[in-house]
Parts: sequence; structure tokens; C-alpha cells
Amino acid sequence: MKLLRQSRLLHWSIALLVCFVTVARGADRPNIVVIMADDMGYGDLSCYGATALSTPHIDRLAAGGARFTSGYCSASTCTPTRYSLLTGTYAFRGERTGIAPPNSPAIIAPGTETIASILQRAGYATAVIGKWHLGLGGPDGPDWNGDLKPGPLEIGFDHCFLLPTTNDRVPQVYVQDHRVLNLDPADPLWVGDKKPSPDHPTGITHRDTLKMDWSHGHNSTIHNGISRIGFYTGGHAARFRDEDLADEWVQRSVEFIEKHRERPFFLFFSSHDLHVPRIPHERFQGKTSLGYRGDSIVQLDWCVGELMSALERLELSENTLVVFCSDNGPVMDDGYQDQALEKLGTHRAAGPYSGGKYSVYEGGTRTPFITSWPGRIRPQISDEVVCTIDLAASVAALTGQTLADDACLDSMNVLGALLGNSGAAGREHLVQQDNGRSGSYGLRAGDWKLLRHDRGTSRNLVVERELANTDVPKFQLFNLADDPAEERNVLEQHPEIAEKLQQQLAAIIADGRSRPTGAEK
Ligand code: NG6
Ligand code: CA
Repeated sequence: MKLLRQSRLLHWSIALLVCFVTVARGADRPNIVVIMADDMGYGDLSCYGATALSTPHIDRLAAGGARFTSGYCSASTCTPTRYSLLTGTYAFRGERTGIAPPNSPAIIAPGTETIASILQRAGYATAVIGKWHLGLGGPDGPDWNGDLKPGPLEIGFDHCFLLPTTNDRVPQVYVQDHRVLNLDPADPLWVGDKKPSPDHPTGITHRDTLKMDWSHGHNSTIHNGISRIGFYTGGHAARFRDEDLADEWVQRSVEFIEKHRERPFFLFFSSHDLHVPRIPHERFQGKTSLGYRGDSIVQLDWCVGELMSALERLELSENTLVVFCSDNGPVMDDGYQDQALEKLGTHRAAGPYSGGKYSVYEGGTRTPFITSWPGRIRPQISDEVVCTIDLAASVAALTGQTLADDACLDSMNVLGALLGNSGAAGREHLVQQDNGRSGSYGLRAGDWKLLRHDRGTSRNLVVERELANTDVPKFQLFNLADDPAEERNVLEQHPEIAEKLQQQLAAIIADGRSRPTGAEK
């Protein structure tokens, strides 16, 4: 009898403990899914005002969560934004942080603190699925036929399933953990920046065979009827079709979610939509009036819907924080003749903002930014300033992880703002950059925006809705409250504000960090 009582007591204690752990886990350690679009502008979604297309799944995410009007990525090209998202450090501080070439070595050194290593330490299963574009391998670059490391697995991810660069660059193969998937050793993969043989077919020699013609660059090795940046041979069994990328990544992501449904997980779903070459699956081709650029947005919306329904099916929605963001603003002709500009009509891809990809005007970095956590984030539109670079420090705060002073140097803990807590403030200032260390910066502080162009030119103004290089003064000042399109430089009217912001920007760059140290807090 006594034994029975003891075993009942044990039973109830365990049940209580399980209950407590589940509640605690739900509150402090939700699953985290970051969905990053590629080259998506502020105005590219129907929940951000687009009328030329409809994005019901992303709209639903926004309607049930916080939709930010001042959500940013930290750079207006891919590699530096992704570097900053993962490391929480501005990319202009790092080496080789400009757009990565096909044979780039790993840009983030093994052991660097990242959003993934923070969450791994907090007990999460971590994965990146999709576009990487942060280099792979040691100083000599990727060993395509051997172990591809260091890479994501050396900076906190347990698992990766990658497009190694970006799909307008070679090679078109998947990397699973440390290996090229389905690589036949009898057909080794070679990747280089020089033509491997005089008769190697290219977008120049075989232009009439292409299914999508190039407009600038992108005229080297041909795969799937599309010529790319860079050359490659071999690895034929490993090559994918562009049309299948989205389906493959959704399937792999759902598998990852299913496998880890019992423990907290972090999934970085890194879409290639709507980067060039825009080749959505056949079932999405022609779905919008905007050409393949619009069709790729609809494809990404479908991906988001699939991920959300997997979470719902597994009863994980209420315990999952989803962040939707983009890696830089929009571009029309980025090297292929896909009619993006011709079919644009009245669609404003950057919304009310000037510039786009490659630009430090708002259109380059102010992009869709949505957070959703049903039951925890109250539906709202938030005007707080938040940035992809802040996710690292914010998830550290959420999961109770301490950051060393020399980690995540520019990541601000804006968790309250990300969760839409009333009264919680976002950033006081944010530095925007274009690419690598090219010397074009924007500093947003409140409603003021200072631009600094060290070269005196910038690819920044929308001319006939396309980007063009223009001569600009080294410094410009705008007031975003009454001039969101940054059309009226008011530097001469407000010299004292311009001076203060110039000094603030110079100090942020010179100090090597902007996140306060533990002692300063
Ligand atoms: C540019 C490419 C562009 C795109 C970009 C990277 C040319 C002329 N332009 O150099 O097509 O690949 O790099 O885009 O080659 S990103 O979104 O990955 O940063
Ligand atoms: Ca991009």
C-alpha cells in the first residue's frame, strides 16, 4: 500500500514537473523560425500596400502579429545583411563581407558567436535551409569534392541544407551538412572563375540556346538553359533545377520541424525568392501580371503558408516565434531579361521610398518585417525601429543567454519591441550600408537620416524606376517624417543636426562597436 502511495506521488510529481517544464518552455524558449526573403522591397507584399498581387499567407502572419513600418535589414546587398543577421555585428567591420564570389572561403570564422550558437547553447536544435552566400571552407575556399568546412556547422548550426552561393552564381548543387548532395565521385565538381577549356559553352557562345537571356554579366557557364556568373564542370548528378528550389526547401524544413517537434528549434529559412534568375516553379509561372518577379513573390508566399500549416498541424503555432524579413530592397534588372521592369506597371516595389538594392536610401534597407507569436504578440502595426541585426541580442535575452562583451557588437536587445510590448522602444539609431566596405552609409536617428558617400557617387536614385549611379554630395540630410522619399536635402537648413549625426556616425564606425558593454549598461 505504502509502495503504491509512493509510486502515485512520484507519478504526480513527474506530471507536475512535465507541466511546469512545458509552460516554462513555451514562455522562455519558443521555437524560432526566421524567414528571409531575397531582394524583397517594402512595397512587394499586399499587407504592405501592393495591389498588383496578393500574398494571403504572409498577410495572415502580419494580421495576427506585429507588422513593422520601420523594420530594416542592415545592408542593401545580400552577404553583408546575412553576415550581420547571424553575427549581430555590422558587416563594414568585417573582412570580405561584400557580395561573395562562388569560391569564397567561409566569411564568419569558426567559433564566432552567432544567433545559431546562442540558441544552440540554450538547448535548441538549429538549422539553416536555403541560400547561404557566406562562403564555405578554409582560406583556400571550398573543397567541393571533399568536406565543405568550416561553414554553418562550425558557427552554431546543427544542420544545414544549402544553396552555397546565390543562384545566379555557380554551382547549382545542394550542400547538406559538410557535403555536396548526390555527388558522384566519378564526376568531380570543378568551380572556377576562368573558362576551363576553349570549347566550354557559355552564355556568349551559346546565347541562342538560353531559356532566359542575360542583360549584364551572368554570361559564363550554362545550366538548365540559364547562364551564370562563374564556371563549373562535373557534378552532373548533383545539379538541381531552379524551378524546384522552393519545393525542396519547404520539404526539408517541414522534415526538420517534425523531427524536432518535442524540443525547441531554430530554423533559418533562407529563401532565394525573388533573386535572379527568377525561375519559379511551373505552377507559379504566369500567376501575376508582374512577370516572374511577381510570380516568385507568390511562390514565397506559398512557402510561408506551407511552413505555417506544418506548425499548425503539429500544434506548435502558439509556441513559435516567426520573423519574416528581407535581405535587401528591390531591384528590377539584376542581370537577366525577365521583363521585371517592363511589366512593373504601377507597382512600387520599394513602396514610398527611394532607391533599392545597392542603395543606402531607405528603399535599400527598409523592408517588410513581421513578427508573429500567437497568444503572445498582440496584433498591431508598430512604428518602432528594428533591424535583422538585432535578432541575435534579442533572442539571447528571450532565452536567458548572456553575451560576452566581444560578441554581437552592434546587436541591440529590442525584444520588447519585437514582441510588440506596449511602451517597449526599438532602436535609437541604425547604420545602414550598401556593400562590404564601399563607404556608403546611412544613419537613421529618430526622424533624421544622414547619408555619407565617401566616393561621392551612389547607386541610389530611381531613374525611370531603375537604379542608376549618380553623383551626390558627400553628406545629405533628410527628415523622414515629412520627406520619406529622401528628395529634399535639408543639410544647409540644419547644419547643427547634420554635424551631430556626422560625428555620431564617425564614432560608431571608429569605436568598433555600438552595443553597450556589460559595464556600460
Ligand atoms: C551583383 C550581380 C547581381 C547579383 C548581386 C548579388 C552583376 C552585374 N551583378 O554583382 O546580379 O548577383 O551581385 O546579389 O554580376 S545579392 O542579393 O546576393 O547580394
Ligand atoms: Ca539579396
